[in-house]
Amino acid sequence: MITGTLRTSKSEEIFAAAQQLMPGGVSSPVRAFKSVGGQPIVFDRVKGAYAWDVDGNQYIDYVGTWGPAICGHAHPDVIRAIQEAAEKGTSFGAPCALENVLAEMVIDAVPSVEMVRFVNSGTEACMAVLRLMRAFTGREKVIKFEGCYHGHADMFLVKAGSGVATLGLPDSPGVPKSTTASTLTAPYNDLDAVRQLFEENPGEIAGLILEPVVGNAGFIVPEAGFLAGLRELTQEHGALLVFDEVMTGFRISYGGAQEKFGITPDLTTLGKVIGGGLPVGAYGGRKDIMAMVAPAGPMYQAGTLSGNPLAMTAGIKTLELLRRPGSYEHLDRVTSRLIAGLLDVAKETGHAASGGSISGMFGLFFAEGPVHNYEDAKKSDLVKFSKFHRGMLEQGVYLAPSQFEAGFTSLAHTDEEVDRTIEAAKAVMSNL
Ligand code: KE4
Repeated sequence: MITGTLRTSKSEEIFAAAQQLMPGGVSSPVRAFKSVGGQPIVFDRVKGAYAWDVDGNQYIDYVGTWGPAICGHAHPDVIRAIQEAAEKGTSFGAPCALENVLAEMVIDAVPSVEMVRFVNSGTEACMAVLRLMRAFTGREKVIKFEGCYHGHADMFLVKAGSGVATLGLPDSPGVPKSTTASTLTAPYNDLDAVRQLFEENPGEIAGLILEPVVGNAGFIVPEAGFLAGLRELTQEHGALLVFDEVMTGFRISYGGAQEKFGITPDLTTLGKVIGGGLPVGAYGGRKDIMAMVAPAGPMYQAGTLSGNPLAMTAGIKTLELLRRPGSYEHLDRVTSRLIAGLLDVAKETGHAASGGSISGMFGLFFAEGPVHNYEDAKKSDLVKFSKFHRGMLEQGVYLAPSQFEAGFTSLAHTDEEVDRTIEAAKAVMSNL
């Protein structure tokens, strides 16, 4: 592995200035490379499967702006559609037919969604869905799972994943104890722990929210029977089951994890892909529950830019590209080849590693055995991951800058990128 050859002087200059202007020099913590160390890379432009930094270095990008770039960055059809839509104005603050179009596409695709509300981020979608769970059931307590991340709203910052896990923030300061007192947590893949919470809080639990495939503690899949068990437990106790598909929605299949695993929740949150790279989130589900949302019902939630024509257009075009025959077969093929190659290289070079992929989402841990939950993930070799991340960067491969994130491929990733990535991993892991 060639170390230190990456010219990053412009990144260093811009990031140094950024740190005087914005906390940590970033608009979102995980971008600061805190958990992997070293100089964060300042991007200049992205296209397809690639990113270029301000020093002119090229990278194969496996972050894809954390999921939205599933058709490849700056897809010409998406860019052209945004340009045309922008000519008619970027936001109306009034009903727009494009909201109907994207709403119909989401309702047609996602089994649980009979009615949908657009917002501007996954965080907003999860905040709103939590309020809706409580409004519909009249109950206050909610179960979440250790390592799952549902955005940065106060009530979710309890043993959360993603940037919270990365920065080791047990419970962020500024979050009132009273707010998180109603948030109960259980280990992922542990049905008995959930059963016990229901038994200890009879008639008090509004529902349960989870990532049906975890991407924010690293990549962790539900064990057989786990999702079905949660569906049964929530029905048994009159509680709602909510799938946070902000990351998995339209990524692990066109109908998300609920289609992939055949388990239909009561409510679903979405984001990322449905905005095609512009700010869009959404929550939706059973009509009888969504009927509570203002102005149809009493549960208040609002947003200046919600459903704006520009973001709707980017989402519509992205889903149109995704629903073309062969999209998910492509994502399955290239991503499973990638993770198989990385695991083979780890084995050949004597590093214990586990990992997997589902369609365009994958993850790798430097761990002896499979990772079933957040505790397992935290026991993986984080130092080795950091060295691997830096080495891959030197080789022109941009992986998520934290072990507690998932990786993403796109329709623009081909065998060429996968082969080059496996070659790079061989060079790096041989010197770890
Ligand atoms: P946003 O508010 O970042 O749009 O969505 C929050 C969210 C909710 N639910 C899930 C399952 C999510 O993965 C996310 C956001 N994901 C992170 C990546 N792990 C966003 C990246 C970041 O925070 O910068």
